[in-house]
Amino acid sequence: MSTKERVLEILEENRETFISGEKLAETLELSRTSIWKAVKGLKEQGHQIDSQKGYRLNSDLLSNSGVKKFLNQEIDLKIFKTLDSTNQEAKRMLIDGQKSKMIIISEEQTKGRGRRGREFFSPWGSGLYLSIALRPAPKDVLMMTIAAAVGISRAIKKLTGIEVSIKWVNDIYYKDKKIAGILTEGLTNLETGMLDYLIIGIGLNVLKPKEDFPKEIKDIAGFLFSKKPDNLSRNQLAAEIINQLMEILRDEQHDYINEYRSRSMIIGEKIEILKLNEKIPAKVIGIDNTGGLMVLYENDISETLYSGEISIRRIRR
Ligand code: BT5
Repeated sequence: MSTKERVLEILEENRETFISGEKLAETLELSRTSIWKAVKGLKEQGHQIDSQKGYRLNSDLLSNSGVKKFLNQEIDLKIFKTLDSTNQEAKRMLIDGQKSKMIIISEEQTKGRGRRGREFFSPWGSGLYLSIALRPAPKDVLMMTIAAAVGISRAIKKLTGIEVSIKWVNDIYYKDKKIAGILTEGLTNLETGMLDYLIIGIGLNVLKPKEDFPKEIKDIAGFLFSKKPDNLSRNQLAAEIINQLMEILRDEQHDYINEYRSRSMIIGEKIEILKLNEKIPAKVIGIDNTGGLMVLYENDISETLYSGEISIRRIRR
C-alpha cells in the first residue's frame, strides 16, 4: 500500500474528526513531510481534505479503504477513477484468468452500457457503477437480475429509509423516475455449453449529476439525493449493496422473489410490450417464482415473459 493509500485509510476511518499531521506521522512511522506530501497528492487526485486543526476527509470520492470499512466480508475489490465499462473490465479480468468472485467499481464510465447496446449515462462523482463477477456462474440467470434489484432496494432502505420500486425486470424507480439499472451478462463455454461466468452490473444515480442528465433522459432519469447527505458516503452505499447482494445470493430458495413482487410497480397495471418492433397492450397479472412476467393480452390469452430482450412501458391512466 502506498503512503497516500495508508493516509487515506486513516482519514476514512476518522471521517468526522480532524487528525493531526503529528498523529498521522506517528501512526504510520513516517515524517511530517511525507504526510504533507501524501495529503497534497490525495488532494490532487480530487479528494477534498480540510486542513485546519489537522486533516479531515471531506469528500465523497470512492476508495478501496472507504468501501472495505463497511464490507462485512473479505472480497476482491478494485476501484478505478475511470473505465469504459465496469462490466467490460470484469470481463477482461475473467478472460485473463480471474477465478473467483470479484467486484469492480468506477467513479465514472465512458462507455457505460444498458441492454441491447443502449447507453447508461455514467458521469463522474455522482453515481455508483459497480460490477460483481461470479465464477462459477450461478444456474439461474434471470433470478440474478431479480436478486440484484432486491439487494439494491434493501441497501437503499437500510441506509436512507427510502422505499424504491422495481420495474420488471431490471429498473429501480424512485419518485417515478429511473434511478438505477442492472445489466447481467455472461459467457457460455462453447465446449461444455455451460455458463462460464456471470457479471451483474449495477448503475445507480446517487446524487444529481453535476451537469444534469443529457436531454434525451432528463424526463425519465432521477437520483436519490439532490445534495450529498451529511452522514452517508457513496463508499458506504456501495459496500451495503455488496453486503446485501452477497447475502441474497446465498438464498437458494429465492425467497426474495416475494419482496421483488411487493416492490413491483407494474403488477395490476396496463403496459405496452415492445417485441420485435411491435407494441402490444397487456395487463400484468403477476410475477412467477422464476421471475417471469405474467401478462394477459386483450384477447384474453395469457403469457409469461422471461426474456430481458423485451421492453415494457407503463401506460399512464
Ligand atoms: C439498464 O439498461 O438500465 C442497465 C444499466 C446498467 C448499468 C451498469 S453501470 C455498471 C455496469 N457497467 C456497464 O457498462 N453497465 C452496468 P436498459 O434497461 O437497457 O436501460 C437503458 C436506458 O436507460 C437508456 O436507453 C436510457 O433511456 C436510460 N438511461 C441511461 N442512463 C441512465 C441513467 N444514468 N439513469 C437513468 N436512466 C438512464
